[in-house]
Amino acid sequence: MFPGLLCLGLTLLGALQAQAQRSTPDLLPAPPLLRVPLQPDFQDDQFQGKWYVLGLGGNAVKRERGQFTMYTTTYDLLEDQSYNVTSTLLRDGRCVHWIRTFVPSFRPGQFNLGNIKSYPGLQSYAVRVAATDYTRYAIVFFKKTFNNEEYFKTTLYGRSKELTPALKENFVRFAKSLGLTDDHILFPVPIDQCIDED
Ligand code: DBS
Repeated sequence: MFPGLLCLGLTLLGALQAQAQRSTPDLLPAPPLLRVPLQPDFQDDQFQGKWYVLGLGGNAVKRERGQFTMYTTTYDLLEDQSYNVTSTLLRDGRCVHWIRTFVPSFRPGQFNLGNIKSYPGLQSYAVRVAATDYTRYAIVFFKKTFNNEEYFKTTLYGRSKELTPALKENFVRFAKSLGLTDDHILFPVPIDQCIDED
């Protein structure tokens, strides 16, 4: 009778089913990198050193009942202006370090992950320092393509384990400007293990 309509119906049904079967949930779309602010006149030497991760927001980040503990990320400039980047976190009662390289990209304050071929499934990884005063806080934006899915996150860094409410509110405003909602934003709980080293 209406073969066209039937065909359309079956197609839509098929699409819905495919959607339900996908292994990854729907993600909020990632903003284009060019739409994300960039710290003017970025000073790579001043950005070096240890940062505490005081806030975390992202399209795969979920605020959960279990508490998310604070970790640190340390930036060390190499001869070629790349950063050696080391994150230190407490996991299962031990300190875990994970190291990668951020290679300068088009503009100062923007980077790509070095040696991307060594990360299975990772197709792109970009970093942009959105804002920093170098001595107290920084807001950094990360975007990656992993198994054809686009993930993004933003971190609030502090030079100490605490920041003023105003700086935290500013971070929440920034995260929301990227399309994130409160359930995609968390504030890691300060700890003393691992992250006080060096
Ligand atoms: O390093 C990242 C850049 C990153 O971990 C994510 C996004 C951009 C991210 O979404 N991560 C989540 C999923 O892998 C996570 O749960 O950590």
